[in-house]
Amino acid sequence: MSLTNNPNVNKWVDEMIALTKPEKVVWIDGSKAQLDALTEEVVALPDSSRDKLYRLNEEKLPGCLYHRTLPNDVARVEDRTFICTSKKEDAGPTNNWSDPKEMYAKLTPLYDGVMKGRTMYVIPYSMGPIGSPLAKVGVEVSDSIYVVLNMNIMTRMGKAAFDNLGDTSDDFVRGLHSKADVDPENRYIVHFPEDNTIWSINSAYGGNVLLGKKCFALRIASYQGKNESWMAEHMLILGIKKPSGEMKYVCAAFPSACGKTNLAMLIPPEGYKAKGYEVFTVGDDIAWLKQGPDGRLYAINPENGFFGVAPGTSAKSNFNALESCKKNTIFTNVALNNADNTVWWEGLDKNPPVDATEWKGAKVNGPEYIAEGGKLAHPNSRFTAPAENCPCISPEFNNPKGVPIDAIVFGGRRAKTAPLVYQSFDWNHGTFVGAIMASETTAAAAGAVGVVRRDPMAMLPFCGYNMGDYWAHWLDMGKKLGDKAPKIFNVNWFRTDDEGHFIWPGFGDNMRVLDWIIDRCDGLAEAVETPIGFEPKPEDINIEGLSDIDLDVVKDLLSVDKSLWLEDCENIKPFFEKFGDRLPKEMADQLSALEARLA
Ligand code: OXD
Ligand code: MN
Repeated sequence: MSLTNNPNVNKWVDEMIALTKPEKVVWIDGSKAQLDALTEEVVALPDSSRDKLYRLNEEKLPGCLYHRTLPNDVARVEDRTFICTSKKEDAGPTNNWSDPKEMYAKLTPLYDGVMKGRTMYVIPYSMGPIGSPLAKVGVEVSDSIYVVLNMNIMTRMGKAAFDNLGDTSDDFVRGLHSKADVDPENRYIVHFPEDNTIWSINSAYGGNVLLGKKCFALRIASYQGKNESWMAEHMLILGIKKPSGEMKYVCAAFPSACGKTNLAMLIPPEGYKAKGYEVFTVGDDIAWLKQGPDGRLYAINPENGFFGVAPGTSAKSNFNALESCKKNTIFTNVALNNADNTVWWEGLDKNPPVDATEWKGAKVNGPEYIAEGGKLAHPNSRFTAPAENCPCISPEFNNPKGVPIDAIVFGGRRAKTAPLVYQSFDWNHGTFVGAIMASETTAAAAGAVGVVRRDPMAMLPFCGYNMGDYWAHWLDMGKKLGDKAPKIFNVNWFRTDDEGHFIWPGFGDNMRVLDWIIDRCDGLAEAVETPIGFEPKPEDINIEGLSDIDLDVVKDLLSVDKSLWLEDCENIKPFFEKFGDRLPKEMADQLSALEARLA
């Protein structure tokens, strides 16, 4: 029975039923009774079922579930992710493109009858607090209970989302997912921005199937934002409470695996705590930003939970994330400690379980397995944890108006080039600073080390349209915001010494850099002008209580090697050239101006 009178929703769901031919259709109302029954059903499946979820230790991890995906299906698949716009140039040079008609024709046979003998779950959800003017509705149909249970954590899921849509609106994102046979050869994650539609097939991994997240909240939403004058960004949102009680809000964009979740949940160093500073998390991955009635830029986190990478998460690296996943959390591809039916991953602590099940499902002796070079948890294993579990969740998390943003911070992983922090000269220059963002590959990933991958605004895999037009949209937003625009900064926690060791301690000590940033926003800190932007005076970075860092080290961290920067400019040029006449003139001018200042 449909949960809505909205004819647009009902017509589309009917079409999806006619296409996929499920045995049964279940509309997800979001009630506890319904979710409990689905959980019961999925944990009762035999061990041999790839859909199986397991309950974990009810005392230590109440309400938590465990799941393993197929070894061929453990991460986002960028080479199988498509943006299908009528014109190829509208997808741009950084996206895989296919003609929408051709793509529908290719995928329709794959979906034809794919749910025969299965149940279709119709999942209404809101990205953003229900009732927020910044929120948007999606409907995902899927043949996976795992998807339903994860969407329940990651979004505001259930009937209330339809109340928000109303009885006539057509403004909802249509998401069709089928795990099909989880066949990597026929795996597709396809976006039709002009139709508000996402089709995902042959995967059961979160990033490919929780369609509210990367697919909607970034790829489709970035396209909507351009047309509707708002922004969807791959950014965390955090609030800093100053000793006076005043709140400052910061958005930050870093490429995947640069510590966004850690920064979002930062615990300030003792000296800051003693003075009365506090940090609150609004979001750890995605921000939707829109100009508010007072002219400032406001942000909401469209998500309702954290889909975080487990390995490396410990009480020391991210206490708040670890606390967040102690109840009502779904763990995917981590290892099991069979002694007490709990979970484990590399970096959690120094005691891998002796009686372990590794992420592919084999029973192993943990310490021996690791000694032989094995990994108990997959490096991209995940926790799906409700935001409300987070000890430092912002009291404004559900505020429908969002929070006013004071600063936007970009960053990447650069061994030598980028200094610890610098501020852009103005919004346009800040847009350029975001556009030239890059990260160097680490030894943790396959391939050469130290190769620069350009990742503008950390949106390379997530921008749903031509990135040249995306920069133009940034420039337009700056014009609209005028002197109310947030200040734009760039940080780099990853400078290394000659032996390749990180110089800056990172983690909670990043507060010291945020401190300068918010002081700049308030006009309380000085700066020195350099060819790349405004930098702090070294003595203005508070290093009190840091044993390994003295003023000379700070000077070093802030140094700008002009020849390295000129080299970087040579790397940026061919990247910018790819965009042809879609590259805003301002961006080309910014590059020439930077070169001139460096020369
Ligand atoms: C993520 C990513 O999963 O950015 O958040 O890859
Ligand atoms: Mn992300």
